[in-house]
Amino acid sequence: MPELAVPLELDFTSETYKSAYSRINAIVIEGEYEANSNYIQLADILTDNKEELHRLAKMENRHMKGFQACGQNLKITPDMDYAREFFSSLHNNFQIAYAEGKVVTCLLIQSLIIEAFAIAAYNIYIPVADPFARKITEGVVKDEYLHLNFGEEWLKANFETAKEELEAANRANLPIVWRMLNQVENDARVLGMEKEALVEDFMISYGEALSNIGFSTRDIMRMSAYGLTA
Ligand code: Y39
Ligand code: FE
Ligand code: FE
Ligand code: FE
Repeated sequence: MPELAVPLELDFTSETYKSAYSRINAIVIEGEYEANSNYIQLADILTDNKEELHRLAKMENRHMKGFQACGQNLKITPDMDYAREFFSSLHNNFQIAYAEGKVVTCLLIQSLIIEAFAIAAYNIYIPVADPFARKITEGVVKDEYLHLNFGEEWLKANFETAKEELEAANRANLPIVWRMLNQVENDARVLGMEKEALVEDFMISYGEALSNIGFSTRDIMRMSAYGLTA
């Protein structure tokens, strides 16, 4: 028999499922919360795009509320301390870059890396989600493509001046994503999500974004390799 990518049965009420969900749900809630504040901060530097960035920030706030409802629906309490710790490295790097006025690094962290991570996680989650969470997540993932696109368009328009900073920011932050993926691997599997599928989807979105911005295939190969040593 061929191996099925989707487990036939997930018991959304089992203690095993709920325990894993309390961490993954918290990660998603915290991610949406931080994405909201990251876009509000970006709006303060990118004043030409202020209104659009505030619109994106509002979407992130809506996403957060949607995922809070998903947790309540399954009667779990999200482990927010775990989630804050999970995001702390990327969060700190964003805040340091922001304080230094490095908008290119901020965009790479939020609009490329975190959005590609969200797109991968939500695409892989949708087919294995409970019906309530599936509806919510289907609505959310459409917005995440718009967020990734914002970063792509801005960085494409500023590619020549942004290129070096993007390479450095990729080198500093891509290994962190790999560590994050390793950290959630077991909980994700309990929810029916395989790490290999997450990695594949992430690299497709992230690599396509780098290509749209202006990097060559050769650049993208070289930049992608930084994840592997995490
Ligand atoms: O832009 C956004 O909305 C991103 C903040 C949300 C991050 C989602 C991170 C999902 C990681 C989940 C890992 C589950 C396997
Ligand atoms: Fe979001
Ligand atoms: Fe903070
Ligand atoms: Fe987003």
